[in-house]
Amino acid sequence: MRSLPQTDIYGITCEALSRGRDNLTVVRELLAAGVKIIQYREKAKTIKEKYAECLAISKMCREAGALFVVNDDEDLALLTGAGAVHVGQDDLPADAVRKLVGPEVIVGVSAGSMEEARDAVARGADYLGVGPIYRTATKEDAGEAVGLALLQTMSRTFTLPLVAIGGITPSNIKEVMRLGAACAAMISALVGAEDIAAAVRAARRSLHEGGR
Ligand code: 3NM
Repeated sequence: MRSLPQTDIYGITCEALSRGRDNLTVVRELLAAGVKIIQYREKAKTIKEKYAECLAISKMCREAGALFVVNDDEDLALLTGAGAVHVGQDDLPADAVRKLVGPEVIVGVSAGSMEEARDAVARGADYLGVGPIYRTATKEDAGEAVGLALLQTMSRTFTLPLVAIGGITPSNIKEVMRLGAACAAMISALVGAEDIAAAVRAARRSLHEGGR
């Protein structure tokens, strides 16, 4: 079945923000902490390096029962046995990606407006990445925060899963999930944490505590 695992946290790599740890070390810690979706997102490496890392991370995810997602690159996703590929607005549209990856691989698309979301849904996206929810310094061209209102509107309009992204931390994750996200994607709050397992625990603690 081509569907996202039912889970709360969607972890994304970024070696530059990982406090000197390499991507494999960070992914190992995320998986050990029980994160069930890992996206490989790495802008500053050669394709050869990315291929080697994705092969290793794909294996680690398979062993941990986690979904492995490759950002931007269908070839890399197919070559490394990823379960999903995630594309942005400047990448190939979801219907073209589907032709390349076949019927089994999950296709996720970033959408920062209702128009982009409708287009991605019409082209057969399996889930939408919605953001940036809050201001973020992690992605230079992420644009202004679209806020929680868009997430809420999308969750009332579409039935497919919404992955919220952009500026999400253990302090605001509960609000994001309450407004309709299927799960919350985080980069800096996880890979940039001194103690990655503690950051995952903190996010889960805030999701499960009462109030708000
Ligand atoms: N995509 P952090 S925001 C990769 O809005 C990415 O589509 C975004 O990083 C979008 O969790 C973003 O550190 C960066 O804010 C998210």
